Amino acid sequence: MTQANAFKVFSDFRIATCSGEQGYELLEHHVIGVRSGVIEWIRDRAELGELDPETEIIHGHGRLLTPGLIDCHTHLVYGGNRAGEWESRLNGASYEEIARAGGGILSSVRSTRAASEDELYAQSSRRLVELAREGITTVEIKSGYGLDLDSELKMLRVARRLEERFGIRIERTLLAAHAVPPEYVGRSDDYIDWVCREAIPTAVAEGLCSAVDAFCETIAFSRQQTERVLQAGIDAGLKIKVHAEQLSNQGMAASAARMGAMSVDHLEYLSADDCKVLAENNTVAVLLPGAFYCLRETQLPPITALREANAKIAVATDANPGSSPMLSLLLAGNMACNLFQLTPQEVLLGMTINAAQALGLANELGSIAPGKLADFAVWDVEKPAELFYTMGHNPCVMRFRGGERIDELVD
Ligand code: DI6
Ligand code: FE
Repeated sequence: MTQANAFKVFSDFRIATCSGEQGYELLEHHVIGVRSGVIEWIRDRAELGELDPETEIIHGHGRLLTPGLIDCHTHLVYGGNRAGEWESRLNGASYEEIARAGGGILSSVRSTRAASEDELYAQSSRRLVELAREGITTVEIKSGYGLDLDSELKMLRVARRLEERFGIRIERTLLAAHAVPPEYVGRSDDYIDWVCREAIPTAVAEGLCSAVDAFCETIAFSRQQTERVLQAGIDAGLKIKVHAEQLSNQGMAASAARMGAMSVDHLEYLSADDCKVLAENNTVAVLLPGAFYCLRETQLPPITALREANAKIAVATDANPGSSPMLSLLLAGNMACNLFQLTPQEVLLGMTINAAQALGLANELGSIAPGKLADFAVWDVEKPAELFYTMGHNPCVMRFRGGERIDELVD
C-alpha cells in the first residue's frame, strides 16, 4: 500500500465544513478519517475510540480547518505585464480606449505569443506559487492571450505542467473568444467560426481543457457570437461559463444560464430579473472584486437581488495582467466584504462549495463531508471571519490535496 493509499486521521481540528445550507457549520474538536485521499468519516473527538497505533495522525491542536480554497476564475498564464498601461489609465485613458487602440488584452497577446513555452511556464509558476500559499488547492486557469492555435494550446499546456509540478488541482478553460486577434480585425464572425471549428475541437482532442468561456461585451463579442461559442463547447462535450455584464448589460448571463452554464462571471450590470434566471438554472454568480476595484468601477453587482433570488455566489481573483493584477484570494475576499458588502460567511462559501460548483466539481470538492476529496487548508485563526478581516496577512499553516501535504511542493 502506497503512502497515498494509507488511512490517516486529522485529529482535533475546529472544522468549518462549508456544506452550504448551514453557513460555515463549525464543528469543535472534531476528527476526520481519510482513506486513499477521500474523506471517510468525521467524528467528535470524544467519540473516537481506539485508533490502530500504526495510523498516521495529523494534529490540529484546535486549529481551524476548511476545505482547500478554490480560485474559480483566473487568467494566471500570460506573458509580460501591463504596468505601463495601468499608468496610462491613471493618467486619464479608459480601459475601453486602450483596448480599442490595440492595447489591453491584445498587448498581452503579443507578449504571450512571443514567449516560449518554458518562459511562459517560468513566469506563470511564480504567480501560482504566490497565489496558492493562501490555502488554495484548486485553481481554474483560462487561455485567451494566444488567440491562435499554437499560442492557445501553449497556454493550456503550461497550465497542465503547473498542475504536474505543484500538486495544485488546475481546471483548464479555453477562452479563445477573449478578443478579436489582429489577423481578424473587422472579421469577428470569421474568428468565431475558427474558434468553433478549429480551436475547440483541437483543444478537446488534445485533452487540454474541460470548459469553454467567452467574453461577451461591446469591446469583445456579441451575445450571438458568444452563444455560438458556448454551443460549440457543449457539442464538443465541454462545460460552459462566460464573462458577462462586466461593463454593460448584454443579457448574456441569463442566456448562458439557460444554456446550462456552470457559472457566469463579473455581473456588475446584471439585472435583478436575470438574478432569478441564474437561481432557476443553478448557475453560480462569480463575483470578481479585484477587477471592480482596479477598473475603479462604480456599478455594484446586484448583491441584494442575488440573495433574494437565492442564487449561489462565488468569489475569485480574476488574476490577469490588465483588469485584476492580483495574486491574493484572501484580499479578493476582503474586497468582496468591504466593497460588495458580502458577509465573511458568504465569501468563504464562495471560495469553497460554491466555487466548486462554478467549476462543476461540487460532487468531489468544496466541503468537508464523507465521500469528498481530502483537500484541506489549516489556518492559525480563531474565527473564519479573520481570514478576510486583515488585508495582506496570510494565516494559512498547512495545505493538503487528497490527504497529502502540498505546502512543500509550493513553498
Ligand atoms: N474581463 C476581464 O476582466 C479580463 N478579461 C475579461 O474578459 C481582463 C483581461 C485583460 O485585461 O487582460
Ligand atoms: Fe476574467
